[in-house]
Amino acid sequence: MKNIVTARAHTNIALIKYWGKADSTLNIPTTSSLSMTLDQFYTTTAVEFTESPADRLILNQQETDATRVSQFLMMMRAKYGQFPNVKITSENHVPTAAGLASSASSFAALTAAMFGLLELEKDDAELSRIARRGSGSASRSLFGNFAIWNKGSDDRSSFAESFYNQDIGLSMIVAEISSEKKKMSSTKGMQLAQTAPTYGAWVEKSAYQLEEMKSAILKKDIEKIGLIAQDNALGMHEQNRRCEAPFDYFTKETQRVVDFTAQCYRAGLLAFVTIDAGPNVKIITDHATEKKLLAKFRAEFPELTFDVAHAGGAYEYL
Ligand code: 2P0
Repeated sequence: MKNIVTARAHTNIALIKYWGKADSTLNIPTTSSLSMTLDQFYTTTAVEFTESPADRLILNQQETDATRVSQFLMMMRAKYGQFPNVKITSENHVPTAAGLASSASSFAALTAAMFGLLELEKDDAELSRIARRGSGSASRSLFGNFAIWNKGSDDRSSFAESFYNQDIGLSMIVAEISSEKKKMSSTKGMQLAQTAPTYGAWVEKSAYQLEEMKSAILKKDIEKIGLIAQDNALGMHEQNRRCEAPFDYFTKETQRVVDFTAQCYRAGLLAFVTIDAGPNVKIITDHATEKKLLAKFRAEFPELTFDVAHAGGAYEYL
């Protein structure tokens, strides 16, 4: 039996979003979602049993509140039988809590590492179901390139799987607008969004957009992918603005980047946006346009940091 197991998982950006829960204990979503795994941003997590009186989390070399990961481990204990307390040592290579979901790569890496430590069978669907319990979007982060999380209707049927495991030439330029911790957690934000009178229509449209997105990916049609992803994301943010206690992840700077992206598209460049639970903007383009677009954005927004990410790989053991 190995004493220490280390796993790495990459973060992912949804092209068709998860934004609402049908069951908030099990993280069963209201929509199926589709994402691209990113090569650039990942979490590396080592796990080992410890004689400490509680589970421990050392995140980026600092002892950190372990409540959320401990709850996750309790869920694993209930499912697979008791095991000793665990020391988790995690390094996050993700600009955290600013709309780039570090919880996705974190819970995917933790799940993979725990499966190794407990010597569980590494069944992809089961890994994904367990990662989902930590954070919904983590269910998708175990797979390389493009993954679909089929919403399902219960614990067994709700898991992600690989959809298309190749780089199709899609690039994401991440405009880092703020690294401050987001003001509204995803969990709370979703709960509120679900009170919007237009929420049901967004959910319905999402099912249709998922099918369109699948065919656009298979055709490697970046323009179509961008147009659908952009509409799906803007629709998600519309629910936040129209719910019973309206809120907005956009800042003025977010809107400026969105407007400039549209200006670039009108000028004939492949450029679309997607935005998650924070102010940062991910600009969707292709490998051929990426450098030109990056130069334009850097000139227009000298105060912002831009990163470029491409499709990345599945989880792995180190
Ligand atoms: C997504 N997001 O599909 C959506 C789009 C953010 C916006 O999944 O409550 O951290 O832990 O299941 O997975 C972020 O939500 O939420 C997310 P929980 P999670 O990527």
